[in-house]
Amino acid sequence: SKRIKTLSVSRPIVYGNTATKLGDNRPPNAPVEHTHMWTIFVRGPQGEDLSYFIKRVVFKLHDTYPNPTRTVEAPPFELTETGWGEFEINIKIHFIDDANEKMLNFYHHLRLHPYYDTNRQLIKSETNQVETEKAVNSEVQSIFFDEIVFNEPNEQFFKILMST
Ligand code: SLL
Repeated sequence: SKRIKTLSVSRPIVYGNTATKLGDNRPPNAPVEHTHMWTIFVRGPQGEDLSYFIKRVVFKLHDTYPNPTRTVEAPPFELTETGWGEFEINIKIHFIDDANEKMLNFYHHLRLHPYYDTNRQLIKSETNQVETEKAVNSEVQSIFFDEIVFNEPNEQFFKILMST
């Protein structure tokens, strides 16, 4: 019987956010109630430029932001903002026209606060104030390693995917 050959090509991606507390280094236009600066991004695992197959990335922020739909048309596919709260960011990855692929649509929970162990933090604050301070002031990261799987890509897109 005839075997159906299926081909799929996967490409690793990394997405997520970093965040730091705003100290005295506030951006001049940051509203007073904003406590953090954060960056949301989509990139390759080694910071590779993925624009050979990604056309644009749309980040939909919480409605408390002005113009909450932020479109990034060129690499790096990232967005830096200030704010006060955590929320779900909707990420839409649009692929190049040659791909003829549906966009990828998913959510990332913007993380501003470290989820450290409460007990450990208590012990630390009793014994080592400096270390606690350092942990609290350090950059928070919420980063996911994943892969995009293209099932039966068309010939042209297959060539493009294989070229890099
Ligand atoms: C919360 N459910 O209550 C969440 C909403 C909204 C965050 C967080 C600033 C927007 C702006 C901002 O950080 N919004 O004023 O530019 O925690």
